[in-house]
Amino acid sequence: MALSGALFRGAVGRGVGAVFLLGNRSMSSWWSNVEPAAKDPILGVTEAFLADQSPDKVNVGVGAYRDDNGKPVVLECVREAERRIAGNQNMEYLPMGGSLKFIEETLKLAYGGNSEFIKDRRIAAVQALSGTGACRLFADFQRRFQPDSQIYIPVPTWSNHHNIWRDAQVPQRTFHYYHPESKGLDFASLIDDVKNAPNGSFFLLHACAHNPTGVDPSEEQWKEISYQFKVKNHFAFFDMAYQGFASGDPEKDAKAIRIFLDDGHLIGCAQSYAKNMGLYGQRIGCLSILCEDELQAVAVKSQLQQIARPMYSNPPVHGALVVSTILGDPELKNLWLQEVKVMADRIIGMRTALRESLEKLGSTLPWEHITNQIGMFCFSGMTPQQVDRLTSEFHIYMTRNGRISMAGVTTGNVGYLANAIHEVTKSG
Ligand code: PGU
Repeated sequence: MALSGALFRGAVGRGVGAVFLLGNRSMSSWWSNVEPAAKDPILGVTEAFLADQSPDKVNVGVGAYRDDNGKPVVLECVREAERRIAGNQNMEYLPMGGSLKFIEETLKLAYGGNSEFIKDRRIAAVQALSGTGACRLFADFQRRFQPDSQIYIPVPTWSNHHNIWRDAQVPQRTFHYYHPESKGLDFASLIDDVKNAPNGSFFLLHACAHNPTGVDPSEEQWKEISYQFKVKNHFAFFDMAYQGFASGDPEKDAKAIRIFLDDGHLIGCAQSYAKNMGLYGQRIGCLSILCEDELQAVAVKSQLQQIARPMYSNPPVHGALVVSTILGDPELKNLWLQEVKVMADRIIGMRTALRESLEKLGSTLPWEHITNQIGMFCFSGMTPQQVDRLTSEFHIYMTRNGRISMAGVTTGNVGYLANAIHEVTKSG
């Protein structure tokens, strides 16, 4: 926009919010065209919870682990790693791709401790801003180097997946995943969608503990999915935000990825330590892409760094130090594995408690899915209207798709929660 010097100075002089005439055009403040953004369907729930003054309030919205007193947890292995780090590390920039030690340990969790791909240096990997950052970096990379591609996303999925690929300008398609009546996997439709997608399509898969449904394919089903991907030459991008939360054992939870690797797929993978190390706010994760050979991996990594450089230059150092200190020390790693199991087991216990409480209250609805589903979430089947009643009448906060974060359920609130759910569901 061309403004004369005098007019421009005049506009600045009147300050923000000034309205002045430019020819026959009227201009108000710089951002008068900005409407408030829609509330985030997950993080908006936390905002509403925090604003509620009721002593009864319960937050089963965000997927963040709480102890049985409803308090956030810092793992003992993390506390110990921090004690070891304290005072003896500098705070220099990490390389653009992040800490090499961190990446080395992180790849072992996804690809296996003895992975030939790690030994052969075939994996292009960069430290990322947790799982979200890893997904976004991949989406940008996909857009840049496969500009005509689309991404197939399961229905339903974590709501932010849609935002991530939208902002990266990758067109989205969906594939069947959940079967609302059975509250399980719609395997037949999933396979049909895989078969019907154009050859060489990109698919987003949840590696384990699917969010929000808590429904994962069985090992046999994963094998079939992998086989069909091979036939169709599809690309599998695994989002693994909950490694350890499905079975209590991170190694077991990498099963789907290992099946794809055994079948010779060149996969992509987003890893996050938000949940399984409780490092939510540290924003620590990893993006990896398995390549044909070391040369290709070097090129791909350099391009991932090139995408990161103008966005945030290089990733933060503290979380990487914590993770590599834990995973690099056999004793601390063992402690971590025990603590992951404790978290997973507490959630399983709360599933049983919630189901039993509902049944004791005389609910005639089927609630087996609460204990059949796995990971952090229960996809309850409640309608948005029923969820709204939970919030307005009982101060219970959760996402409107009926997802209950079981990580927020405790011995203290499970009875209250069950009673409220019974109240809003008994009339159908
Ligand atoms: N991928 C999936 C499937 C997730 O559920 C989440 C977090 C992430 C990635 C990203 O987690 P990072 O913290 O970036 O590693 N989902 C949680 C947390 C709240 C949110 O929406 O970010 C949730 O409640 O669904």
